Amino acid sequence: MNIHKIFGVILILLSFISCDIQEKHPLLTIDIGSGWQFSEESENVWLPATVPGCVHTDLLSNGKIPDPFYRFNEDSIKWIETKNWVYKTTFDINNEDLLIKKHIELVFKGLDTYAEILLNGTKIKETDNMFVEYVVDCKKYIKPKGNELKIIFKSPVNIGKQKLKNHPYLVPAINEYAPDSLKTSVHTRKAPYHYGWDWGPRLVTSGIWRPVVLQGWNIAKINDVHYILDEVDSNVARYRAEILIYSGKNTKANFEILVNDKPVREIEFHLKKGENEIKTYFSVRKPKLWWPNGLGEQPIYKFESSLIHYARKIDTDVKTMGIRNVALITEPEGDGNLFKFRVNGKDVFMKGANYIPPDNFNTRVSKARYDGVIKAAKDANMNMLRVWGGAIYEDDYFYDLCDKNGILIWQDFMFACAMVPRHKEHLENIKKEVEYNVLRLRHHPCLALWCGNNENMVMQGWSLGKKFNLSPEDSSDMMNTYEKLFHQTIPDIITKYNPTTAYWPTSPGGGTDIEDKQNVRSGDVHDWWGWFGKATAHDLISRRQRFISEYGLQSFPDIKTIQKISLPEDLFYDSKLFDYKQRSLMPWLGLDAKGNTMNGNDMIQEYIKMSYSPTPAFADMVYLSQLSHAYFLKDAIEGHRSHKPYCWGSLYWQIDDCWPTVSWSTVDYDYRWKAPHYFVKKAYENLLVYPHIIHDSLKIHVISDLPDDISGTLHFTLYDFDGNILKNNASHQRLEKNASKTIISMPLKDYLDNINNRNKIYLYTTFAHKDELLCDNILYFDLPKNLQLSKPVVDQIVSDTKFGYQLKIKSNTLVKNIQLDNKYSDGFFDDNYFDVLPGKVYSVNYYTTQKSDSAKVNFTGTGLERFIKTDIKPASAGASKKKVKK
Ligand code: BMA
Repeated sequence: MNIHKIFGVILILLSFISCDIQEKHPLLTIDIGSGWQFSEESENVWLPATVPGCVHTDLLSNGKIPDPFYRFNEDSIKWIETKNWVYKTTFDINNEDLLIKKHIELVFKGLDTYAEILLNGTKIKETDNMFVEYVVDCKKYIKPKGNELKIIFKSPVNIGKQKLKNHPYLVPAINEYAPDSLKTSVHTRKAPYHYGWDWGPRLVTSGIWRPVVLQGWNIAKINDVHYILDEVDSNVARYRAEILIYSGKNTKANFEILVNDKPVREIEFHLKKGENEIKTYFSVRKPKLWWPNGLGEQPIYKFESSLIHYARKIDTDVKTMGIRNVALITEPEGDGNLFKFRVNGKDVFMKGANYIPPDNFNTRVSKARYDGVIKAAKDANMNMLRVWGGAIYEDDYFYDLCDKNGILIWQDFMFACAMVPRHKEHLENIKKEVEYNVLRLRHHPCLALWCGNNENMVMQGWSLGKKFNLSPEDSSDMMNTYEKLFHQTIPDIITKYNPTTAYWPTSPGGGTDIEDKQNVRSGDVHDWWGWFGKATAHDLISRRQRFISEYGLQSFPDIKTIQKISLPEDLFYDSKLFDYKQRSLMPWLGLDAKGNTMNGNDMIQEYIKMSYSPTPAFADMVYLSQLSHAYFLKDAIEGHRSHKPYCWGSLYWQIDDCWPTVSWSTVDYDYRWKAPHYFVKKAYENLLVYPHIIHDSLKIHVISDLPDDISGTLHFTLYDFDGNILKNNASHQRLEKNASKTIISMPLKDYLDNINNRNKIYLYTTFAHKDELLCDNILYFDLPKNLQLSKPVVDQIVSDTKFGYQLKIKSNTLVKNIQLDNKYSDGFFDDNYFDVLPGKVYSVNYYTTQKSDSAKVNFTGTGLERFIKTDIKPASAGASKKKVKK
């Protein structure tokens, strides 16, 4: 008998004894996060690795590859995806309590993707899905000292190629950067966007992307507790708890539930060896309801459930919860079916955006980065983000943040713009992934909707065309696979595990039946008539739609973000670098002047030209690209909101970026707000006054998302650019809660009767309650490029604050879309790109950690008249006074 066998026998004996002695820690876990090294499989050259992490970030931190996002570097590191990578570590178990546990398991919370796991030389598991957790019983291989854990990651691209070869037909996929015959992403359950998307690089990662822990337990463990809200009113919330327990033996046990540390239920029951499902009921008195951002608070409750065995707690499950009901209403109405979310019995207009991971390397997204993107959503008055199906099921921390901040989540399953391979193993793999993620995320109050996929159904239309040239038999096989997965397997899992959350098979979609194709009268739409179809936002809103879950326009990121990835020679819109970073290609538009395929950068110029006079200066072009993006979103959002109660949601594409690039994002990779984010913030305020011109009529709507009726006065005043009042009207109004009201509707020519120069006037509209301004908005009567702007004299007062500076700005004449900046510090303006109306004082906070004398005296601000020098006028009394530099 060798030493290992002797040790094994001792462990077995100890574990028998351990069941009946008092344990200090019934369920023990240790993190296997240190001492990792990695090597390319054939090289055997070991370098330190970070876990969780991925091969790209490990190569980068060891100085083996350049910054993947700098200039053209992405190309030089493509080789990584074709290699196999090995990660290994050794660990001791210094905790005797753990060693004597009856069950010892390694828990891999996320492996990317095809991995062989070896513990002390024995293969204990093979994996093939990035989106699930693997729990591996390892009791018989573990030893007290010197355990070697090795994980071999096979190239996802090479394995994908084998799978592709074994599939009877080409499975259509649009966005992956590879020739159609080599598109392997659909064969691998891994973030599709890692293979390249129309806003992101192709950097196909491998690695241990979520933590690895070793856990030991004896009698039984809680696998999950599902709390289902059966009924709620102001006195009581009644819950059903469905508890999943895995038991190592037949035994008696108790189960206790605490809400905010107060016991609400204790039951006794018999556990059988294996899986157990137990149900019990409890209630929470005087519940405080959880509301989406803008409609109330987000009280978070702690629900704590413990499994008790002979008076000892042997496992505890803690969840943070919010008490709320969310329903998707799709009943027939008018010419189609509604698509509307109802929260706690109230219909809520969804205001938000589509979300993509804020980095191509998921493990690099720190808590601070998650905080940043959710803050940007909350600050912009959003109440919903769509976790889009081409990326990942996000980190628990992300959903916790959305819970705390009232951001509802539309959760896609990870399928986008592609069809699904037919093989049984593949579909079984998906089933496990869906079950795992539904169980993991179902308790979050932020979870509003499960959606089967992004644009797969639209994709089907493409694939039947010439692109993938499938035979009728293969097409129908592909559709059967689709139907089985999205209309049977996934909804069945949701009915079983999360019946209180709605399921929508595909976005865009007309309904829950496969025959319900995208249709503007029912369901959600992706309105890409703008951008890909070159339509303006006014075109978009000329037709009413129920819920617009995607639409958008592109712009360049902030110049400071650009500088980090470029050289001065790259700074023109169709430079080699920007053609490289731009991933939205538009071959159907033909070739540009240089003979290159038209792309998003050309389209940006097209949109600029619609409203502005193009400029050769790069920084000015960036500014104009952001303004055209900003007005596009403003106009679309305002129009969508004015279509309430026909329309109940507007989610633009896309809030963030996964690398520094030119894209549809409103917050760039460095989280600098582009002009559109400021505009979105204002357009999503609960109360919106919306002056606009449609069919030669002047209309003014006031749109309220407020939960109560209010009264107030609509003022609409016509000014010239020097601030002279040409007309002034007011109308007292009572506004119904949660409604859109047309207050003014008149022929434009009647309103502008006697006014000669439509390019020198603006209409300033406000809605006020007594003296309190509740919202305001400005309407122009000509395109920005035609406006007769004049040289402004701008007074600026800068004062110190705890967080940076405060600017007070006043101009004698209109400054159209002032762009505030500070060359001596990096920071954040809480408002920017707004119109400085003559005579009005604007107060803007600037947040910076880089305060200095130079920063304080070097604020600049120019608008569309940026080529005109501003007169410097002596500042008035008060704090330190500066002029806006022109
Ligand atoms: C949508 C998305 C993405 C894409 C975006 C821009 O339809 O679902 O696949 O990146 O459009 O093209």
